[in-house]
Amino acid sequence: MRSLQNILVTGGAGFIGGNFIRFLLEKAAGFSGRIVNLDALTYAGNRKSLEDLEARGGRYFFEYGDISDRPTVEAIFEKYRIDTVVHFAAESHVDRSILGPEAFVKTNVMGTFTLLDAARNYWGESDGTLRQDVLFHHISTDEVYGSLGETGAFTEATAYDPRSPYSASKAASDHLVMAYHHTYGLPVTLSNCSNNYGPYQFPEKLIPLSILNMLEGKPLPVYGDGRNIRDWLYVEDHIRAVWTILQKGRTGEKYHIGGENEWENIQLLRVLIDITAKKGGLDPEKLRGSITYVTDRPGHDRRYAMDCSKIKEELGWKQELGFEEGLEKTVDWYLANPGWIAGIRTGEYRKWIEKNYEKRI
Ligand code: NAD
Ligand code: TDX
Repeated sequence: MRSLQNILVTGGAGFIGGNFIRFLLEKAAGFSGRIVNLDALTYAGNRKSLEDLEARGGRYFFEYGDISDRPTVEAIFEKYRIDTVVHFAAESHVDRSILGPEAFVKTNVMGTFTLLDAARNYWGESDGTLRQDVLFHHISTDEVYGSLGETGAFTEATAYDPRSPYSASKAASDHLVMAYHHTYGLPVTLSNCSNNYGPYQFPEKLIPLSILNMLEGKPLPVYGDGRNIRDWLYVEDHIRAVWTILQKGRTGEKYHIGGENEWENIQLLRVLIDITAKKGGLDPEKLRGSITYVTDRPGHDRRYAMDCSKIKEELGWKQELGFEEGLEKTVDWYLANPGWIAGIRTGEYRKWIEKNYEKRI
C-alpha cells in the first residue's frame, strides 16, 4: 500500500478531476494529506464546482495555471512538496479536436511532457536516480486503441491506433508517460477508461447535452445512424478505480477501467428520455420526436469496449453502480443544479454550440 501525502491533481476544475477531489476529501478512507488542484480554467473548467471545498479551507488548495508552463509547475512541486501526481488535465472533447487540434497538442502532449519532466527533476536524487516512494498517475482513454468491429474488447496489450486529433494526442501522452518510466525510472501508473457520465460533466458531451436539451425543449442531435457504441461508466466508479491504482497498482503498469456496459447511442438516448421525462415531468413522446439525426462526426469510431479483467483480478476493483441507477442520479443532479448550468451555458459555450450543433441540425 502506498502512502500518499501531497497530491497534485491537474484539471481538478473539470468533470472527472473535480469528482476525484471531492472523493478524496469526503470518501477516501485513510487519506489525510493535502490536495493541490492545478487548473487553467479553460471553458471546461469551473472553479465553482469545488467552491464549498475551497471555503472549508484546510487540506485543499487551488492553483490557477497551465500545465505546460514549466515555472508554474516547478513552483507547485516545491511549494507543496508534491509526492503524487494524478494527471487529469486535458482538452477532452473529440468534436473540438476536429475543429481545432492545436490546443490538444499543446495541452495533452506538451502539457503532459512538462509535468513529467518537472516531476523527474523534482524527484531526482543527488546520485542521479529518482525517488521511488512517489507516483505519477496518468489518466487516459479507451479511444487510443481506435475502433472495434462487432465483437471483442481492448486489452492492455492491444496496439494503439488513434483516429482523431484528440485520441492521437492522448496516445502521444501515454507513450511519453511510459517512456519516462522506462528511460528515467519515473514511477508511473496509467489507466485507460471508457466513457464517463455523472454530475458536473460539461454539457458538450452526449449525456449532459441531451439532458439539458430535453429540459430546454431543444432538438437531440444524433450523429450518423446513431448506432455507434460506447461503453459507459459512472464517474465515481472510475474514481474508485483510480484511487485503488494509486494505493496498490504496480509501478510501470497500465490498467483498463470500464463499465462493461455497451450501448448504441440511439438506444441510450431512448433510456435517457424515459428517465428525464419521468423526473422532469416532460412528455416522453414529444422528447422522442425531438431526436434529430445530423451529419456524422468525421472519422467517428464505431465501437469501443474495455476488458477490465486485469484491474478486477489484480486489484479487486469492480463497477458498483448499475446504468439505470447512474443515469437517474445524473438526471437528478442536473435538475437540482440550475445555477451551475446557467453559469456555464453562456459565452464560450454558446459560441461552440452555435458552431457545432445548431449548424448541423
Ligand atoms: P474536462 O474537459 O471536463 O476537464 C478538463 C480540465 O482540465 C478542465 O478543468 C480544464 O480547465 C483543465 N485544463 C485544460 N487544459 C489545461 C491546461 N493546459 N492546464 C491546466 N488545466 C487545463 O475533462 P474530463 O472529462 O474531466 O476528463 C479528464 C481526463 O480524463 C482527461 O485526461 C480525459 O482525456 C480523460 N478521460 C475522460 C473520459 C470521459 O468520458 N470524460 C473518459 C476517459 C478518459
Ligand atoms: O450531440 C451528440 N450526438 C451524438 O450522437 C454528441 C455530443 C455525441 N454523439 C455521439 C458521438 C459518440 O459516438 O455520442 C457518442 C459519445 O460522444 P461524446 O459524449 O462526445 O464522447 P466520446 O466522443 O465517445 O468521447 C468521450 O469518451 C472518451 C470523452 O469525451 C472523451 O474525453 C473520453 O476519452
